[in-house]
Amino acid sequence: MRFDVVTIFPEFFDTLDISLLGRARRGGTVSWSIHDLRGHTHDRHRTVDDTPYGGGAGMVMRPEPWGEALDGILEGADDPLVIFPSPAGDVFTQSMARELSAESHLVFGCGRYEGIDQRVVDHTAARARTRLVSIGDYVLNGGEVAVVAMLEAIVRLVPGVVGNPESLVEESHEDGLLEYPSYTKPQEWRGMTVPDVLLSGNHRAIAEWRHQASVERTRRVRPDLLPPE
Ligand code: 6GU
Repeated sequence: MRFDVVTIFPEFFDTLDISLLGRARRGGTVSWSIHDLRGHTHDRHRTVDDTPYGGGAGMVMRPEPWGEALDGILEGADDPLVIFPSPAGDVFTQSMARELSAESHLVFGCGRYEGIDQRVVDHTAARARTRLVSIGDYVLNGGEVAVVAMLEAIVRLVPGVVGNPESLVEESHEDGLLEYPSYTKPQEWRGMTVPDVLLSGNHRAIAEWRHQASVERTRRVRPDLLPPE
Protein backbone atom coordinates (compact mmCIF):
# COMPACT_ATOMS: atom_id res chain seq x y z
CA MET A 1 0.00 0.00 0.00
CA ARG A 2 1.08 3.52 -0.79
CA PHE A 3 -0.27 6.70 0.73
CA ASP A 4 0.24 10.43 0.34
CA VAL A 5 -0.78 13.09 2.85
CA VAL A 6 -1.16 16.79 2.06
CA THR A 7 -0.99 19.01 5.17
CA ILE A 8 0.19 22.35 6.52
CA PHE A 9 1.63 20.43 9.52
CA PRO A 10 3.99 17.77 8.13
CA GLU A 11 5.53 17.31 11.64
CA PHE A 12 2.29 15.68 12.79
CA PHE A 13 3.30 12.66 10.72
CA ASP A 14 6.81 12.23 12.16
CA THR A 15 5.27 9.73 14.60
CA LEU A 16 4.30 7.40 11.74
CA ASP A 17 7.85 6.12 11.64
CA ILE A 18 7.59 4.62 15.11
CA SER A 19 6.01 1.26 15.94
CA LEU A 20 3.86 -0.65 13.51
CA LEU A 21 3.81 1.78 10.59
CA GLY A 22 7.54 2.36 10.74
CA ARG A 23 8.18 -1.37 10.76
CA ALA A 24 5.80 -1.84 7.81
CA ARG A 25 7.63 0.89 5.91
CA ARG A 26 11.07 -0.57 6.59
CA GLY A 27 9.74 -4.00 5.59
CA GLY A 28 8.53 -2.57 2.28
CA THR A 29 4.80 -3.40 2.72
CA VAL A 30 3.84 0.27 3.01
CA SER A 31 5.32 3.46 1.61
CA TRP A 32 4.30 7.07 2.06
CA SER A 33 5.09 10.69 1.36
CA ILE A 34 4.02 13.71 3.40
CA HIS A 35 3.54 16.87 1.31
CA ASP A 36 3.69 20.38 2.77
CA LEU A 37 0.80 22.35 1.26
CA ARG A 38 2.79 25.57 1.74
CA GLY A 39 5.31 24.23 -0.74
CA HIS A 40 2.60 24.90 -3.34
CA THR A 41 2.09 28.58 -2.50
CA HIS A 42 3.75 31.28 -4.56
CA ASP A 43 3.32 34.42 -2.47
CA ARG A 44 5.72 35.87 0.07
CA HIS A 45 3.48 34.95 3.02
CA ARG A 46 2.82 31.41 1.79
CA THR A 47 -0.92 31.99 2.15
CA VAL A 48 -3.15 28.91 2.28
CA ASP A 49 -6.44 30.36 3.52
CA ASP A 50 -8.74 33.32 3.16
CA THR A 51 -12.06 34.70 4.39
CA PRO A 52 -15.23 32.86 3.35
CA TYR A 53 -17.41 34.23 0.55
CA GLY A 54 -20.79 35.04 2.07
CA GLY A 55 -19.18 36.01 5.36
CA GLY A 56 -18.97 34.21 8.66
CA ALA A 57 -16.33 33.20 11.16
CA GLY A 58 -13.10 31.39 10.42
CA MET A 59 -11.04 30.91 7.31
CA VAL A 60 -11.37 28.64 4.30
CA MET A 61 -8.46 27.07 2.47
CA ARG A 62 -7.86 28.59 -0.97
CA PRO A 63 -8.05 26.21 -3.91
CA GLU A 64 -4.81 27.04 -5.79
CA PRO A 65 -2.23 25.33 -3.52
CA TRP A 66 -4.53 22.31 -3.19
CA GLY A 67 -4.92 22.07 -6.96
CA GLU A 68 -1.19 22.12 -7.50
CA ALA A 69 -0.44 19.64 -4.68
CA LEU A 70 -3.09 17.16 -5.81
CA ASP A 71 -2.11 17.48 -9.51
CA GLY A 72 1.39 16.33 -8.59
CA ILE A 73 0.12 13.34 -6.61
CA LEU A 74 -2.71 12.23 -8.89
CA GLU A 75 -0.84 12.59 -12.17
CA GLY A 76 0.03 9.08 -13.27
CA ALA A 77 -1.49 7.48 -10.15
CA ASP A 78 -3.24 4.14 -10.70
CA ASP A 79 -6.81 4.32 -9.36
CA PRO A 80 -6.08 6.17 -6.10
CA LEU A 81 -8.75 6.82 -3.46
CA VAL A 82 -8.72 10.40 -2.17
CA ILE A 83 -9.96 11.00 1.38
CA PHE A 84 -10.71 14.42 2.82
CA PRO A 85 -11.01 14.11 6.61
CA SER A 86 -14.05 16.16 7.59
CA PRO A 87 -16.57 16.22 10.43
CA ALA A 88 -19.14 16.30 7.59
CA GLY A 89 -18.00 12.94 6.19
CA ASP A 90 -19.09 9.29 6.50
CA VAL A 91 -18.13 7.92 9.92
CA PHE A 92 -14.94 5.84 9.97
CA THR A 93 -15.53 2.34 11.40
CA GLN A 94 -13.66 -0.95 11.61
CA SER A 95 -15.46 -2.15 8.49
CA MET A 96 -14.36 0.99 6.62
CA ALA A 97 -10.80 0.37 7.85
CA ARG A 98 -11.06 -3.17 6.39
CA GLU A 99 -12.30 -1.84 3.06
CA LEU A 100 -9.57 0.79 2.89
CA SER A 101 -6.85 -1.73 3.79
CA ALA A 102 -7.52 -3.37 0.40
CA GLU A 103 -6.73 -0.16 -1.50
CA SER A 104 -3.36 0.19 -3.19
CA HIS A 105 -3.08 4.00 -3.04
CA LEU A 106 -4.71 6.35 -0.53
CA VAL A 107 -4.38 10.13 -0.71
CA PHE A 108 -5.35 12.19 2.35
CA GLY A 109 -6.01 15.94 2.11
CA CYS A 110 -5.91 17.50 5.58
CA GLY A 111 -7.89 20.70 5.76
CA ARG A 112 -8.54 22.91 8.72
CA TYR A 113 -11.97 22.34 10.19
CA GLU A 114 -13.75 25.27 8.54
CA GLY A 115 -12.83 23.44 5.40
CA ILE A 116 -11.26 23.59 1.99
CA ASP A 117 -12.90 25.49 -0.88
CA GLN A 118 -15.57 23.05 -2.12
CA ARG A 119 -14.28 23.31 -5.69
CA VAL A 120 -11.17 21.36 -4.64
CA VAL A 121 -13.33 18.43 -3.53
CA ASP A 122 -15.52 18.64 -6.65
CA HIS A 123 -12.54 18.91 -9.00
CA THR A 124 -10.84 15.96 -7.28
CA ALA A 125 -14.04 13.89 -7.43
CA ALA A 126 -14.15 14.44 -11.18
CA ARG A 127 -10.69 12.86 -11.51
CA ALA A 128 -10.52 10.17 -8.83
CA ARG A 129 -12.65 8.25 -6.34
CA THR A 130 -13.13 10.75 -3.52
CA ARG A 131 -14.65 10.48 -0.03
CA LEU A 132 -15.18 12.72 2.98
CA VAL A 133 -14.53 10.76 6.18
CA SER A 134 -15.12 11.74 9.83
CA ILE A 135 -13.67 9.91 12.83
CA GLY A 136 -16.58 10.75 15.13
CA ASP A 137 -19.04 13.34 16.35
CA TYR A 138 -16.73 15.98 17.75
CA VAL A 139 -14.68 18.77 16.20
CA LEU A 140 -10.92 18.71 15.66
CA ASN A 141 -8.97 21.75 14.48
CA GLY A 142 -7.73 19.96 11.40
CA GLY A 143 -7.66 16.58 9.73
CA GLU A 144 -4.14 15.58 10.82
CA VAL A 145 -4.99 13.70 14.01
CA ALA A 146 -7.88 12.01 12.21
CA VAL A 147 -5.53 10.79 9.47
CA VAL A 148 -3.01 9.42 11.97
CA ALA A 149 -5.85 7.50 13.67
CA MET A 150 -7.24 6.20 10.37
CA LEU A 151 -3.82 5.13 9.11
CA GLU A 152 -3.08 3.20 12.28
CA ALA A 153 -6.41 1.36 11.96
CA ILE A 154 -5.98 0.72 8.21
CA VAL A 155 -2.32 -0.25 7.95
CA ARG A 156 -2.43 -2.89 10.70
CA LEU A 157 -5.01 -4.72 8.53
CA VAL A 158 -2.77 -4.80 5.45
CA PRO A 159 -1.65 -8.43 5.04
CA GLY A 160 1.82 -9.02 6.45
CA VAL A 161 1.86 -5.95 8.70
CA VAL A 162 0.64 -7.57 11.93
CA GLY A 163 2.80 -10.63 12.65
CA ASN A 164 0.04 -12.91 13.91
CA PRO A 165 -3.12 -12.43 11.83
CA GLU A 166 -5.13 -14.35 14.47
CA SER A 167 -4.66 -11.45 16.85
CA LEU A 168 -6.75 -9.36 14.43
CA VAL A 169 -9.73 -11.68 14.56
CA GLU A 170 -10.58 -11.57 18.27
CA GLU A 171 -10.54 -7.81 18.64
CA SER A 172 -13.21 -5.35 19.60
CA HIS A 173 -15.49 -4.49 16.68
CA GLU A 174 -14.32 -7.26 14.34
CA ASP A 175 -17.26 -9.44 15.42
CA GLY A 176 -19.50 -6.47 16.19
CA LEU A 177 -18.83 -6.83 19.95
CA LEU A 178 -16.44 -5.14 22.35
CA GLU A 179 -13.42 -7.19 23.41
CA TYR A 180 -13.52 -9.32 26.58
CA PRO A 181 -11.24 -8.38 29.53
CA SER A 182 -7.70 -9.83 29.49
CA TYR A 183 -5.38 -11.00 32.30
CA THR A 184 -1.72 -11.98 32.55
CA LYS A 185 0.72 -12.87 35.34
CA PRO A 186 0.85 -12.71 38.32
CA GLN A 187 -2.12 -14.90 39.23
CA GLU A 188 -2.79 -12.71 42.27
CA TRP A 189 -2.15 -8.96 42.33
CA ARG A 190 -3.07 -6.60 45.20
CA GLY A 191 -5.49 -9.19 46.52
CA MET A 192 -7.22 -9.56 43.15
CA THR A 193 -7.26 -12.90 41.35
CA VAL A 194 -7.75 -14.00 37.76
CA PRO A 195 -11.12 -15.62 36.88
CA ASP A 196 -10.75 -19.39 37.55
CA VAL A 197 -12.00 -20.45 34.14
CA LEU A 198 -8.99 -18.80 32.45
CA LEU A 199 -6.67 -21.08 34.47
CA SER A 200 -8.72 -24.22 33.78
CA GLY A 201 -7.16 -25.23 30.48
CA ASN A 202 -10.70 -25.93 29.22
CA HIS A 203 -10.64 -24.14 25.87
CA ARG A 204 -14.38 -24.47 25.19
CA ALA A 205 -15.23 -23.08 28.61
CA ILE A 206 -12.75 -20.23 28.10
CA ALA A 207 -14.20 -19.35 24.69
CA GLU A 208 -17.72 -19.41 26.15
CA TRP A 209 -16.68 -17.18 29.12
CA ARG A 210 -15.02 -14.70 26.79
CA HIS A 211 -18.02 -14.54 24.50
CA GLN A 212 -20.34 -13.94 27.46
CA ALA A 213 -18.02 -11.25 28.83
CA SER A 214 -18.01 -9.55 25.39
CA VAL A 215 -21.78 -9.61 25.15
CA GLU A 216 -22.23 -8.27 28.70
CA ARG A 217 -19.69 -5.51 28.20
CA THR A 218 -21.26 -4.51 24.88
CA ARG A 219 -24.77 -4.47 26.43
CA ARG A 220 -23.52 -2.25 29.26
CA VAL A 221 -21.28 0.17 27.33
CA ARG A 222 -22.47 0.12 23.72
CA PRO A 223 -26.00 -1.30 23.48
CA ASP A 224 -26.27 0.42 20.09
CA LEU A 225 -23.90 -2.22 18.65
CA LEU A 226 -26.24 -5.12 19.51
CA PRO A 227 -29.05 -6.22 17.21
CA PRO A 228 -32.47 -5.00 18.42
CA GLU A 229 -34.10 -7.65 20.67
CL1 6GU B 1 -11.92 13.80 10.02
N1 6GU B 1 -11.73 16.30 10.84
C1 6GU B 1 -12.01 17.28 11.70
N2 6GU B 1 -11.51 18.49 11.49
N3 6GU B 1 -12.79 17.12 12.77
C2 6GU B 1 -13.28 15.92 12.94
C3 6GU B 1 -13.02 14.85 12.10
C4 6GU B 1 -12.23 15.07 11.04
N4 6GU B 1 -13.65 13.76 12.56
C5 6GU B 1 -14.29 14.17 13.66
N5 6GU B 1 -14.06 15.45 13.90
